[in-house]
Order: sequence, then C-alpha cells, then structure tokens
Amino acid sequence: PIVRMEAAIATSYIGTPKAMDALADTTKHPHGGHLAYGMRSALGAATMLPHWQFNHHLTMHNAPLRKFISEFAKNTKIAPDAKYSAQDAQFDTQKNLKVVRITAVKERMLYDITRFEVKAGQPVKLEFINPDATPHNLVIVKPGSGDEVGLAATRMAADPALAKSGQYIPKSDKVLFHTKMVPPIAGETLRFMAPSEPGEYPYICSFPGHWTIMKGVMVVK
Ligand SMILES: [Cu+2]
Repeated sequence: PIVRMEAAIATSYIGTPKAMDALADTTKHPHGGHLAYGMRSALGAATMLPHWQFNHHLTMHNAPLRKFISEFAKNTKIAPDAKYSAQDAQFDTQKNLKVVRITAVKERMLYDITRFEVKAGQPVKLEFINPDATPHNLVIVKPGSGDEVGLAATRMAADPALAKSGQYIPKSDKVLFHTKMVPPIAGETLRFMAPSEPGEYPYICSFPGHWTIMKGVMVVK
C-alpha cells in the first residue's frame, strides 16, 4: 500500500490527464489509510484539481472517485465569492440587501433551499455552493418558463456545437440571471436587483437531466 500511496502522490507531480486516469484507477482498488492519504494529497494538488473538477465524464462513471471527492469536499471550505470586486463591495453596502445562500445537495441533484422571498426591486446577493462531484448551476427565469428553459438547455446537450462550452444557457429572454456551470467543490455569487414585477420566478439547474428535479422558486413580493 505504501508503494501505491507514493504512486498516487507521484501522479500529482506529473499533472497530465493520463496521470489523472492513473489516479482515478487507484480508487478502484481497496485503499486503506496510506493510499487514502496519498490520493487525498494528489487530488487536492493544484496540478490535478482541474483534471477532475472540470471532467464530469471521468467522475460520472467512477463511483469510488465520486465518494472520494465528496470526502475531499468535506474538508474543503468553498469560497463562493472568489471574484469579489470593489463594485461587489459597493453593492453589498446597500442597507436593504437580501443575502441568500443555496447549496447543491450532494449526490441528490437538489438545492437545499427550494423557496425564498425577496421584495420587488430589492438588491439580492445569492451565494451558490457546489460541494457535489457533478457540475451544477443556478438559472433564474421569468415566471412560468422553468420547463421551457430547461427543455431548451437539454436540446443544447444534443448539439455538439452548443454543448461544447458546457454552459447550457439557452439564448432566451426568459433567462434573467444565472451563474456559470459551477464545477465540483466550487461556488459563485450572483448579485442582482430583484424584478420589479411581483410573482414566482423559478430557478433551475440547467445541466442536462437536472432541471426536472433540481429547481426552486424565488418569490418576488
Ligand atoms: Cu445540477
């Protein structure tokens, strides 16, 4: 097991997709303390992180790796506001700021919060956290158009040219605000003014196959 642990750590010095495959392979063998330690170090290394964080095909078909990433997530603090700017700071000083934090539920394709209220025209800071092994996003749409936007996103998945970016945001005036596709163990903060029109504004994850269950409602009062 010590040899395999060292092999796992060695992959992080190589840092290529091939090394990632080798590391992913180690998850398929029984792993005790030493190897687990090596894998944790290797997966967390800056050289390896992009290979699994942005490669959901790799994680999708490797249950042990997913489990490992989920363990890794437990020990990692996700900062949803990495791109915090002076403009953001300014936005956040508004007295009537509404702060909402929504987290993707691990291995469930769900948001932990499926309903929240804001006042019409209120400034909103929405922190979206993804501790899952799968990418997720959060797309707020016009009242009654959750299914329409979700279906349009699914259609994008069938078109290699449209799916290439991996973003799955349909060109539609029904889409009001959205995060990027947030990779595993990452987050993003949205800042926006709530619509002036009261109503129920759905939000969905537009990752193909998620939107039918991964959704919620922003109620504008
Ligand atoms: Cu999702």
